[in-house]
Amino acid sequence: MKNKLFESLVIAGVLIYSGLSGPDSAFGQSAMINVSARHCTSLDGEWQIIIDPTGAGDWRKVWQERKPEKKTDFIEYSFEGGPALNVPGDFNTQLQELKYYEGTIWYKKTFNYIPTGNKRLFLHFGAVNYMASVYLNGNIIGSHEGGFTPFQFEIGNLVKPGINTIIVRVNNQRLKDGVPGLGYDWFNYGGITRDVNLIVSDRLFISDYFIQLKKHSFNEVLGWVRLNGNSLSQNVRIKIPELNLDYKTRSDVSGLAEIKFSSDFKLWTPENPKLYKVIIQSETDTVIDTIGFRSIEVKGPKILLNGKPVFLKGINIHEENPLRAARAYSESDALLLLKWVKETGCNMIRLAHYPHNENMIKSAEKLGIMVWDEIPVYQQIEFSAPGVTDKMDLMMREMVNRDKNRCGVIVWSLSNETNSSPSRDKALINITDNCRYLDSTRIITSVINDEHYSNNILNVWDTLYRHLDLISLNEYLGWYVPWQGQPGDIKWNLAIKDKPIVITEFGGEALYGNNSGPKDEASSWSEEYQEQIYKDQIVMFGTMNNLCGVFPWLLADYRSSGRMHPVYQKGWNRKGLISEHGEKKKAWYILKAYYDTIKNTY
Ligand code: GCB
Repeated sequence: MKNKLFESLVIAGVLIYSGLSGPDSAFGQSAMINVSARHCTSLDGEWQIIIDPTGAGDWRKVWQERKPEKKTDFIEYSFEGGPALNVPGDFNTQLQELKYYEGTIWYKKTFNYIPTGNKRLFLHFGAVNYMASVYLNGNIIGSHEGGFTPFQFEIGNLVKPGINTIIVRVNNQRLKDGVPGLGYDWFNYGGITRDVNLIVSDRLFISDYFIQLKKHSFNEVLGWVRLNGNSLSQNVRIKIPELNLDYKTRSDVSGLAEIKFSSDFKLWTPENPKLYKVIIQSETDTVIDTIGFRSIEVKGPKILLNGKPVFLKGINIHEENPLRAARAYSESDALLLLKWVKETGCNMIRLAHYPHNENMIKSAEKLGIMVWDEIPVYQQIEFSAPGVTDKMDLMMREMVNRDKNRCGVIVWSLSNETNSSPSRDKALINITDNCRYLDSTRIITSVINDEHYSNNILNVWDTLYRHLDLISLNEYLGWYVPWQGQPGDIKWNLAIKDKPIVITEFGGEALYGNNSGPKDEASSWSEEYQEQIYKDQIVMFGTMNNLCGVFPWLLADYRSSGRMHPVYQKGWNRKGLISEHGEKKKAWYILKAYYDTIKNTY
């Protein structure tokens, strides 16, 4: 978020937490959570657009929507008569001319506002990739940077009775100082990619809450509820009808109510993903959520779920519906991917490499799939460029804020494949500490791929490891890195020996249906070559100490413009176990059989 947003939030009167000590003050000016449980009016649907490849809309001030006044006037832009796009949705796949577009699109939507008395009004965006500047009735109300997290503006004092106009300048250009930076191996879908809502609340409302089990406990909830408005001291209740629980407390003058209660919870597990209806009440507001309770921790070299060792049968996914070859945004998109995840025998997904739509996380949780949530601090990000560490930090806060009540989320991942340097180490150690301060109940990690062979020994060391709960390694043995010796003879030499390890990526490319060519050559792009990688990897996994989970790269083929082989790739990364048409490759069956042999006993 830029300073502009900060200023606009102050103008618009959104609560700015004022250095309060307390668990939530560090979340900053965050968007409302659990939006679907609020009084929403959806602004989804068709938005009119102007495509602006040269940036002319900025100096022409498109947001003013000027109209000719005199006979001699003309205006060289107009939303009327132009194309429209669906929101939510990426713009690249909705108009042929936008297929590879990286630039500005102006979006416009009108809504009829009927004053509702003494209420507050918020304009909430689920996500816009990558930069959004938002105008209401011709005036800027703020901007947001970052393509995968929600943001909002309070607009009650800015709307007028009758028709109001929202214009959003959306720009998905890659930035050297962006997060992610210039290069990344996924498709840069731009647009208003998630839901837009108007949310009405009472003057004083429940803006936020954290309701999860206390670290190391199976029955004690330790959290807080945050109220927003005036006269903040109110009675606050948490009710869980199924458990006959009715906990009463009171918020302090700052609006913060600490909560602490115990109950005999049926704990959430992948096999029994029990969720409870939880009613959060103040004197003036009620929010209903569906929350599960489970304990997750690292003990020595093990990951414990509800106190028992768990093996993470993981898989990576991108936020893309391969069948539509477009950014996934709907619940049915999420369910398509999750159905494949379940069929594969997985109990966990790694949401690569950025926070996915909330509906993905909620659906996974319901289905008993644990979730790895990650921010897009990726490979070549410029840690030393001005502003980058602040952006990372804010994205981490926005992710944690949105997903902190989802028991399915067990890992906060703060980066993927960055190389050690003084600026990188400082930035990642910092963000790790900040994340732990916000939420110490989950496992915090960063994904590393800096392994060095010496004969058949893989040496692994990174300054970061001491700061992480979990050692997360990407390795492409058999693909980018040839095996040296037999897979069963590889020795992993980790400088840190008492922490759990997960392999967060491995795999190789194959075109579904390509069963020709020499089976021992990577450049055959054959299913058999990919299948052999999986067989070899599984042999190696069997020899690794402290291995607590594996995440193949990845569930389904996905679009990535840098994958340019004209026969086998055609703009698709082919490391999927499932093709873009939903067909299972040979390696899928190998993974499935492997996962079927691993039994968790909690
Ligand atoms: C990686 C990255 C992932 C890539 C993958 C690949 O190491 O973490 O984002 O897409 O390799 O396919 O090369």
